[in-house]
Amino acid sequence: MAARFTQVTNCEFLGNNGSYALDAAGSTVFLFNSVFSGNRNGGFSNAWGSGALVLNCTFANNHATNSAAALSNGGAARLENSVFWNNSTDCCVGAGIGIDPEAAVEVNYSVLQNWTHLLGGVGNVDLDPLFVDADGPDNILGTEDDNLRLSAFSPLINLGDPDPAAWPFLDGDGQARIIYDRIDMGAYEYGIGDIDFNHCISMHLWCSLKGCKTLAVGSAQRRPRTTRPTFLRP
Ligand SMILES: [Ca+2]
Ligand SMILES: [Ca+2]
Ligand SMILES: [Ca+2]
Repeated sequence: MAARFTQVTNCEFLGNNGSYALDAAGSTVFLFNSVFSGNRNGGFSNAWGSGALVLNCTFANNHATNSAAALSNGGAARLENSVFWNNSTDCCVGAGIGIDPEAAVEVNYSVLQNWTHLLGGVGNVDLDPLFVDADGPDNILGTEDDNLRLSAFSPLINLGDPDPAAWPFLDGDGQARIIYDRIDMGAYEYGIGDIDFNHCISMHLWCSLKGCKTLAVGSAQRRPRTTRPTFLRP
């Protein structure tokens, strides 16, 4: 049987109630720049016979009653530059990763809350991501306004793999994936992206950012004409 591959890029899985928001279901999933927030029965299931490559994804504030709240892995998984934070079961809060004894997992340059080093790897940390506003302005987890971008004080800025040569060029916002010379952890890169890759951040790029407001042509207010200062002679 031919192998099945699924690529999931720049997707948000928010507030789902069913059994796992995403299920690899025997296929190989390439999961890039995606967010899992406030799901109530687990985030991503990569069961036996499945494979997963998880790059720059953010799993935060997901819950599961008895199983792994963020990622349940029974297959082969490689996790890079990803964030596993504040995921909970009825008894515990942490990374929320469950690994079957016979499964294979490699994790590097990622945030693993309550990290015990059991998973090995390099560049892994246990640091509060300091998201902008994880539950958003409505203060409800798992809704569209959840903001899991890194704040200016986040320790995850420039903490990803220093050699991410073959990875997506853009982040979860469609901005440049690498800013300030090194990739960040999580779905969104901190900073303003040079999305046309001309090594210049222009006003055009500023105005392409979400929420950027510009005055219509002709409506810009003119500066009041100033009078020249007068200087008193001694
Ligand atoms: Ca919210
Ligand atoms: Ca809030
Ligand atoms: Ca960066």
